[in-house]
Amino acid sequence: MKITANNKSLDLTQVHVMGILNVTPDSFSDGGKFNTIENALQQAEKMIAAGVSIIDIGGESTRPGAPDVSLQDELERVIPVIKAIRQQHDVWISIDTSKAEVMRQAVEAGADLINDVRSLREPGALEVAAQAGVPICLMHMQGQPRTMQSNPHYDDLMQEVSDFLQERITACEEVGIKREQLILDPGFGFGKTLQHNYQMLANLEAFHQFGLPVLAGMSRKSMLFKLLDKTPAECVAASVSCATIAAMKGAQIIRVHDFEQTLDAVKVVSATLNNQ
Ligand code: 7PM
Repeated sequence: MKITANNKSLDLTQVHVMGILNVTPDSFSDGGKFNTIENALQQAEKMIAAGVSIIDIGGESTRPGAPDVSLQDELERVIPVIKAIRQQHDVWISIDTSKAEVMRQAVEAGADLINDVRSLREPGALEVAAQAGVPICLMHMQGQPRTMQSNPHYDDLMQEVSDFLQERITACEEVGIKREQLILDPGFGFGKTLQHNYQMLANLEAFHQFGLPVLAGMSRKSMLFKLLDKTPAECVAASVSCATIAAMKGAQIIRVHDFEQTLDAVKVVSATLNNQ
């Protein structure tokens, strides 16, 4: 199993770490006005040196309750960062966006992967993604970021998440996106209670039913800080535990903040899985 884009290829018979690079103003001490590109490039270089396979660049905060970001703001945040990294490194660059125009300009600027928490349901996104020709991560979300955590409900969680992913795979295939270009993500924390999140983690293997790569993102999320009654930043060990469990259950890509610690854990998992 592998994904390919822009003359590069990622072997998904191995587990890979995707490092989160936020370029939202709240992620910088200066409010995002100055040194944003330089800061982002430095963070990217730390990730590359450590062995991260994919850098996920996001300019829209999908935090529950966060305000919508305008197209212009999102473009101004992410495009210069993509260009700066691409100019100097051949690492996989992922664009975390739901907006078709951001996808289009990001891929033009050198992004290799579209990571969309709304699974190409925004206007024009399916068409732009098909035209771009890069791999796409389809993620399950119940509701919309602003309200999704108010009262998540499922009659059958695993079935409903799987049905949604199947529906989005079909939607992609209908616009000519090749199935082999798709990555699936059950969307931890996106319209899920604590119990829903652990039920998905406990049954993560089920998402291999599609024969497509699985991405898991649990890093510093509420399923950890609510369970432990800690702040997100105090959840590094818990995040690495989730990454370890997901990797043991065959997830091919783990999306994290704490890339150095997660890379160590992933190496331990790989050594274990390679010696059965
Ligand atoms: C605040 C709260 C800011 C939560 C950002 C978040 C995922 C993702 C995000 C995921 C994929 C975070 C989330 N989560 N993309 N983007 N899968 N594919 O914790 O789980 O980073 S945003």
